Amino acid sequence: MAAAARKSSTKSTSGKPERSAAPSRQEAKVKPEAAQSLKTPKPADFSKDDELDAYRAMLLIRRFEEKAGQLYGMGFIGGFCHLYIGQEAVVTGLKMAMSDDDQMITAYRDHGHMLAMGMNPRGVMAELTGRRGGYSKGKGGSMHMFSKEKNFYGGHGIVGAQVPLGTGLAFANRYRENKAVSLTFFGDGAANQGQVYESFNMAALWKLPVVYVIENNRYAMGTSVQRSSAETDFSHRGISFKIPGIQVDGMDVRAVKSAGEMAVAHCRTGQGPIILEMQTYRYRGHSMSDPAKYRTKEEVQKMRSEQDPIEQVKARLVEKKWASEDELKAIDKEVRDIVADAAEFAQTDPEPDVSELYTDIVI
Ligand SMILES: Cc1ncc(C[n+]2csc(CCOP(=O)(O)OP(=O)(O)O)c2C)c(N)n1
Ligand SMILES: [Mg+2]
Repeated sequence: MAAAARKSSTKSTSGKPERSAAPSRQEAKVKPEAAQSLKTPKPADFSKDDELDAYRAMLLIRRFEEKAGQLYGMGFIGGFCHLYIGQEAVVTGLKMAMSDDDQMITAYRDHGHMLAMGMNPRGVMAELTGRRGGYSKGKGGSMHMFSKEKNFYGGHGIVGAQVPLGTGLAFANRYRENKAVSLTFFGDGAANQGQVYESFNMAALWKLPVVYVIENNRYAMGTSVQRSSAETDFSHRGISFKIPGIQVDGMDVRAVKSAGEMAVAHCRTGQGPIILEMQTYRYRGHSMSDPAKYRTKEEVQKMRSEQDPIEQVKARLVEKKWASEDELKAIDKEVRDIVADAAEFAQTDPEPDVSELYTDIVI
């Protein structure tokens, strides 16, 4: 694949995107399968510190989301609220593979992504409750938060809309020759949107540094992948654009990290876009208003008991005697304190002033 990618790259000496020459006869004959020659790497070897870092990071997301669910139930959070519980290993492992200059953009199931990118839990929770100290001054809510400082570009409510935007980030990176990579996340449902394929075409044509992370959590609202998708192997979705893809165990943070490292290196070395299909699962309903009647309780329970991303790390830490149960409880306490502080702030911070109704908006 690497050789094929180099061969088909544009002849620009500046490295800036430019119109591609027509493909040579040889390139035109490349079989679609050639785009699938990458192999899923083995899960990364984690040191004690890696395991503890991953444990802490995933636990922060889990406890934050549990608290958001409670606050929603108590009426402190209005509107939509999509929880990420179950999928924590995806964003955590990828963040471990990213450099500080790399960017992230995702859909509306975004609280975990923001926390992983180092955004302040107080600012995220206060945005959920619509308060002044929220990342969008309380006017964006769960689906619309951004932090240019932390390279997080949202938070998007329109299914698939972040994919052209994330591809645009990659275009800018290539134009600026800054070596940064755009990690553009979307769901299995979003993968059926037309704009995704328009983006794939441009990204492949101009060899843009974008990792397309498809979080396949098996459902789009109440519709299973089997009922909505003609091709359920999402790593193959780039074949007609010669974008390579791999399937990754998205419940194992070590597998996610090694796939992420490989994908980021692929982009950074000028080989163009790559797809990572993260096979994962959401434990909660699509949003807070979903009773999830389209699947059995047993299905959810099986994933929780056999593949939970946090329990996997915990079991390894205990088995290798890298942490005692007491030490793990102390980490849980630390994390709970951070979340409790964020929740307290989110309930006591004032609501935006009425004058804010007319700021930051286009009328
Ligand atoms: C263009 C558009 N169509 C439909 C919707 C309604 N909608 C919101 S989420 C969703 C399902 C998306 O599922 P998926 O991409 O798998 O992401 P997940 O919710 O599983 O994270 C739909 C259809 C929308 N927000 N935007
Ligand atoms: Mg989905």
